[in-house]
Amino acid sequence: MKQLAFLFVLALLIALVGGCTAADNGKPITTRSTGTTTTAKEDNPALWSPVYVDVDCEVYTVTDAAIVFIDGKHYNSGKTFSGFGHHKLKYTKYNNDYTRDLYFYRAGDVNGDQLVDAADVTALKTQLNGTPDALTTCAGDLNKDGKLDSTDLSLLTQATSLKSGLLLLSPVDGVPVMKPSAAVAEVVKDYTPASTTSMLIKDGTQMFHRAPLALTWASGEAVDTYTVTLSLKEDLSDPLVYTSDRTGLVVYNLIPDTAYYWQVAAGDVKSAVGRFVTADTVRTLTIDGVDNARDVGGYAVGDNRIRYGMVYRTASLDGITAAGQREMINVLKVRTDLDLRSPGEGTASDGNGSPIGSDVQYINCDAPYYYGVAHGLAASEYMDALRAEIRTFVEPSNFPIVVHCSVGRDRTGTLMMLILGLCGVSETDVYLDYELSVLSEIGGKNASVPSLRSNLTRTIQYVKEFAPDGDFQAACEAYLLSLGITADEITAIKENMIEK
Ligand SMILES: [Ca+2]
Ligand SMILES: [Ca+2]
Repeated sequence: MKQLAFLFVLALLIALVGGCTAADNGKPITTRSTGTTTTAKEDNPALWSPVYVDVDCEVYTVTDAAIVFIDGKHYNSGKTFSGFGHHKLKYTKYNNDYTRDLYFYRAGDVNGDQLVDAADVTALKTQLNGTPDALTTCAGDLNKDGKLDSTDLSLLTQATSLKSGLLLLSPVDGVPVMKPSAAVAEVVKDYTPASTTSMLIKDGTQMFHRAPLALTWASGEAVDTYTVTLSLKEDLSDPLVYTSDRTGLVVYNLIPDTAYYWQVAAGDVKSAVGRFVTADTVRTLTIDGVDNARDVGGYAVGDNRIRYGMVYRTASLDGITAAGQREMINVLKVRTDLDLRSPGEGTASDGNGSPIGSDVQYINCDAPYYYGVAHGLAASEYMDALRAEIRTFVEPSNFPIVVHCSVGRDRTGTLMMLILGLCGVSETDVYLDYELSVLSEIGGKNASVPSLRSNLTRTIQYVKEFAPDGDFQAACEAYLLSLGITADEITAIKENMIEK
């Protein structure tokens, strides 16, 4: 509750501050002023690295709350941060003390006076001739390509002399954005079912989330609301649409290894159409108030793959915030909430439907998990529930589906093993998809990777007994047929899940 109350106060403060206009003489890249204390989200995926916070993208002015957001979690720093520049954040988590360097900056504000104007062009020229300091390195990198060079100087010159219209600044095309966390990338690379270890269970969400993407632009004049259109097509059809009251926007959860096109509009004024590409690797998801969230899309099925944007697996949705609901509905387009918990467990079957919202279909199945446990696949009293779970994937209008239990690891993992196995995902990738849970905060808590893995191994061995001479996919199919799932239903599930 404490956190909710804080978020409410924060939201109120953001609302109060949102209408402010920077009283500066220079050409503003932002239309907002900032106060003395800053709340921020990290935009750097590396563990324990400095946190660079572009205030135009992700910082909110608050009064005396010395709390910093990093990857969606807030930490009480025990001190306040005054103004822009370099600060030290100290905080405690899991009984460990951490210190991180925080740089609060505004893109383009190279000299740190909170204005973006011709003085910054001069300052950047000077810094480029020497060894730029850390603040300049982040504030001056206008196209956010990780390099500070003459391209940034040219963009800053254009931005500060812009008389009208909209100029896209970042991201730059050709440099993959929204990189996976270092830990996820390490696990996915050359994964074998013995490669993750308990050493990876250290700090939950820091290890799980993909870097958010900061879209930035400059405006010839201050505008109340910008509309940002994001599409997989160059003609911007079928877009995701966001609004922003500043000249920056942070987006999450885009599809990996994919080209996107984007445009900013202010009334009738439109920018050029920009293009960028996202980095590869598993689509872990950032949904405020929901842990262990990821898309099961992308796994290879022969020459094809599992479709992105069809099935998301998560931990409990009970703590979802309004921002998380918006992400689920507007970006992930969720239509069905498949809750695998027992009635009465959290909000399961409490009569209020899905925590995502009343437009989302809610299905609750008291699900089995693993083989060889009391609540397992051999327990006949859970087979009605298992059939209902599986049949949720038959009807195309149910998709996209979010599947979850409490942690999103065991009951969800058992169901995903069967669905992905049925679709022809390799046994190795099924293990990978399962083990990624231990990199999330909730899924890694009190987890022993070897014992979890042995649970899955025993369950896969049990399923394989249904087609002893066949492969894993044939075994999943035979097992589901033995449950009473029909051949037509199995075909429908595959058609829904596999991209052709
Ligand atoms: Ca400045
Ligand atoms: Ca740059």
